[in-house]
Amino acid sequence: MDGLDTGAENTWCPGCGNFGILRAVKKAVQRLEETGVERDRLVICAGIGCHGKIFDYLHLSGLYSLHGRSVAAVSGMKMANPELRPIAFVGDGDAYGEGLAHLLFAAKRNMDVTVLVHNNGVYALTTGQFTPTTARGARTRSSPRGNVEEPFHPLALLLEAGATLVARGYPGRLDHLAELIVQAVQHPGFAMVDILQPCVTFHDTYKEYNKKVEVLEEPLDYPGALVLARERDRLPIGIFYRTEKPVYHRELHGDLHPIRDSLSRKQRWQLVQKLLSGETNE
Ligand SMILES: Cc1ncc(C[n+]2csc(CCOP(=O)(O)OP(=O)(O)O)c2C)c(N)n1
Ligand code: SF4
Ligand SMILES: [Mg+2]
Repeated sequence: MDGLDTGAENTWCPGCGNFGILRAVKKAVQRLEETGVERDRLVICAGIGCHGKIFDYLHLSGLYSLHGRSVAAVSGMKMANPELRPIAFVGDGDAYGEGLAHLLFAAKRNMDVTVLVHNNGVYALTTGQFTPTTARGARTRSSPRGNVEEPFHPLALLLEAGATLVARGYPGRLDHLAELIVQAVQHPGFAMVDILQPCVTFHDTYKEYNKKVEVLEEPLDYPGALVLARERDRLPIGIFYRTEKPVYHRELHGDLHPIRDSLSRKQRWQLVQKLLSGETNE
């Protein structure tokens, strides 16, 4: 017993790739604790979808967000309490569709949060419509004659937006995925792991991924990472690119800790009265 179970009934389909992601997250939390990260510093947030149910299965503090809004929510958590290490669990439809602007701007700002994308190439909870990562030509519930759109290259998109850690993982390589999650949470800045998540009901990719997935030993330089991120025929997993840049909350607020340093209602009212009276500190 790792203390992370909630006892909630699990309603994922048997064999769903989300089970592997859940196991990898639990391993990662334990490894993070061994390196001195206190469990109550880890806060989670999830979007709406099959992926979002992970929120119910993890005994960690957090917020169950709206579809597409969990990156905005974890950004707020970090701004309010810089001591927290927020993790957002998002779906491909959730993050690369409905919530794309939040994702790109969090990466652009180098918001110090971790985003784990359960990328199954479908809107699974709503029974298998095509998403921004569905392959061209794929027949889905909303593209019965084949998807006519080109899919995004999510890693390339995030590299271009300014993410400072960009990685891809696969629950079929559980330990590898757990280690990626550890690295992402420890990274000072915006870290995103796109997780190849087979959906056995609407998009079963186990065979393809088991054949194609290869481990990338070392992160690449920026141009090399962009080229690899655009590959369709190879499926490397690992950290594509990692760099360090100033993080958003420090750039904006320095050492301010809005929760610890917050003023009481009375103090705020006194400040307002002082401002209205024209009184200054000079
Ligand atoms: C604002 C809003 N838009 C649409 C929906 C309907 N909706 C709920 S789950 C879902 C699909 C989620 O797909 P994805 O993010 O890929 O997650 P998955 O189910 O595949 O894990 C949609 C479209 C919603 N709940 N809220
Ligand atoms: S529909 Fe797909 S993603 Fe959802 S629980 Fe079932 S296998 Fe998993
Ligand atoms: Mg999905």
